[in-house]
Amino acid sequence: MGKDGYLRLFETKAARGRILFRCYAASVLVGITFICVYRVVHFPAADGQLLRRWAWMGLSLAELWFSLYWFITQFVRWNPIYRYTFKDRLSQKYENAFPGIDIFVCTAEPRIEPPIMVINTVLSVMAYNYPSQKLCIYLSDDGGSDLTFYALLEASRFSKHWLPFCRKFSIEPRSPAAYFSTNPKPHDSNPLMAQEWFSIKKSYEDMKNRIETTTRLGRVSEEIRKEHKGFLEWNHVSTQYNHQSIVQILIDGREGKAVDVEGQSLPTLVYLSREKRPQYHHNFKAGAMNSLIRVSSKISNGSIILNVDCDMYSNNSESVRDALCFFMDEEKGHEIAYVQFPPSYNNLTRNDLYGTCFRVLNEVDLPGLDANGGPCYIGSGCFHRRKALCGMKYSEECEREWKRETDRTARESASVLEASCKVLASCSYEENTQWGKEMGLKYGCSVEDIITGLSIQCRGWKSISFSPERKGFVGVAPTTLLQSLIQHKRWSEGNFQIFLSRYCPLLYGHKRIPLELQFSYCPYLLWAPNCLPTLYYVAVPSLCLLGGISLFPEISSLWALPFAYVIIAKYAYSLGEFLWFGGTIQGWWNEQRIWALRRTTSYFFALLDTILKLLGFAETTFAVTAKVSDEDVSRRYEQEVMEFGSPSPMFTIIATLAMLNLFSFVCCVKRVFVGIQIKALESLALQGILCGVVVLINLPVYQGLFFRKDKGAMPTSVTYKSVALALLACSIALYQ
Ligand SMILES: *C1O[C@H](CO)[C@@H](O)[C@H](O)[C@H]1NC(C)=O
Ligand SMILES: *[C@@H]1O[C@H](CO)[C@@H](O)[C@H](O)[C@H]1NC(C)=O
Repeated sequence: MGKDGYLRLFETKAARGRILFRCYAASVLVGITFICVYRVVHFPAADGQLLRRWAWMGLSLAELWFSLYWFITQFVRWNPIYRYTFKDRLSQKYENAFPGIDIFVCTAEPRIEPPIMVINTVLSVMAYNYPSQKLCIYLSDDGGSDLTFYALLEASRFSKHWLPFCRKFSIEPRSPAAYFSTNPKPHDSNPLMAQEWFSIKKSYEDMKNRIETTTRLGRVSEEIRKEHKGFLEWNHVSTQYNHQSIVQILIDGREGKAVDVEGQSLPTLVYLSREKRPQYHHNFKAGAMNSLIRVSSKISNGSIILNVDCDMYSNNSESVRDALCFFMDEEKGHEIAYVQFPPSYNNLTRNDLYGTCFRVLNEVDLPGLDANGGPCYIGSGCFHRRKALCGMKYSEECEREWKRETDRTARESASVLEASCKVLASCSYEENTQWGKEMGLKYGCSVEDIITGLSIQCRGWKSISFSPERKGFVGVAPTTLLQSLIQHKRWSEGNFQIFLSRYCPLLYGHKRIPLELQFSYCPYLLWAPNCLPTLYYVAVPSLCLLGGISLFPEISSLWALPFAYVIIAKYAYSLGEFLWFGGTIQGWWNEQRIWALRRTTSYFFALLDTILKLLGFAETTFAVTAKVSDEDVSRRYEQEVMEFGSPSPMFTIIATLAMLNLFSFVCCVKRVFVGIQIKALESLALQGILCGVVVLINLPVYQGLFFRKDKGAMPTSVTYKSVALALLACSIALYQ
């Protein structure tokens, strides 16, 4: 209960076990200090150890980086908080005074994002448990494709059956594809449902067939084109990159006149494809979002905006109400700018081979950011307060805004609106305005969402991270290693660019957001530079092992203790945490591997590209995505067999490092058996263990290199290259 006996709409609880965590963190800090002391005290000073001195120096720098990085990570993890909502209180108090909600679904490319997937997302958000007249769904189609428009037209018809069905039987999830795949049979307890279940399933399948046939053909047939005036727009579309703006209101639910088969009102549904001209830069998704913000302000002007990617359907029809519990809370609601739901994935395998689900990041880091002032905005599954997104500064007056906006009704007819909205979505509209700068999403960065969120926070707003038990938004995980690595390259590159730009939280956030929040951003923004120390750590100690150069304390010496402690404590804690949040041991091991692979490839190319861009060689791309998704690939994904397949430079790095460590390790084992003096072995033992762990974690890579015959194995060219490179490096190390 809040002050004055007011019932709060949400509550906040601190994470448990923080004392344990703090003891652990303090002890690791002590361990790290000892390691640093060791590096300084034992610096090889004698002449004739030149090589060792350089290697030592490098290793010290790498460890220094890891220590600092570890240190700033603790800011995020210090004090996570978890939020819980009271939806019953919300509906008691506000059921008839809910604000309008505008939902933006963004799609860009009908070949990569199939229209049937897009409309499943659209249907899932149309079916929110929320007064339909106050819901307005916008699909932004940056592909400007009549195939997508056609699919949306079909969806608008299907929704007249689907929404009543969802309502009547309270089904979840409300994306038809997800529902029918998780519920292959009707619940037999209800005979009435069985009948409707079969008929709705049939009409969904029919619609799916029609859409997929049209998509496969690549064009909309003449008969279909006659069904809706909207298709006439495509007479003027020359290409995807050169066309006028298209605004079509497919369902006009503003006055409750559009109804479903049971006579209940339907939400408004709008198709938007903003103008594209070759001479104008379109600013990717940020540009699309800003057009959506303007167009929606004309049509429905909901005070809350939800933004989802087209591959991320709603898995929980209560999410809108959950979000409103934060925004409408009388005590704290007025300071909240956005509520971010963590993403989930529906096709993860048991042990999550590619570490997609970010278990700990979602369960500890986002709540940790929340405690420090608010999570970052991560681009999808986020409810925004329209005013905050549009650039308004936080002030106390925001408190009572809901009442005024709720009874806004539109008076213009749909066709008049469509015409006037076209201007808002035109290329030239933003010229000489603050759009992309102080208004809407920011331009000029590949992870525009993060800086947009940061600048909202810098304007004085708070944000909330909310992770309901039944996940709010569910997307599709990458199913190959390369897709996953490339995704991370894009993220880490964008994040690092933010760090180097004027939006670096330490500068931009100075005196505007709390210091701990500034630091909390840093671990993510500094993903990319991690590559250098990691590459050093997995290559140099192993090469030195070959050359008999010792870089770690003897295993019997007391100095070995801090090394052992830090490593064991860190990994034991991380394993414990992973299992606590429902992971498996194998899953944890996979995650360690994927972080190693990301750090040595994705982050490396991200760093390289960032530097090249800084030097003025713009638009360099090293890795090209191969969008493969055939049966074989899916099968291997389901069996958790790592997918290599294409000759990417990323794989060459991975394979070379794996081979290099294998050679060193084999040499090392041989020496143990041949029996060089015990003293020498002792001083190389820790290096040997490090090398052995690298070999162990790379087992799937060796399999891909030598033991697999399927199409997902490592391409032979990569095998040759990596063996040659590793041999070269090893012989240099041996005979230096
Ligand atoms: C994951 O989703 C993709 C695309 O929907 C699908 O092709 C694949 O079979 C799914 N895999 C699993 C394991 O569900
Ligand atoms: C989606 O919601 C269902 C319940 O409707 C739940 O069983 C499932 O785990 C959720 N999916 C994900 C990926 O969280």
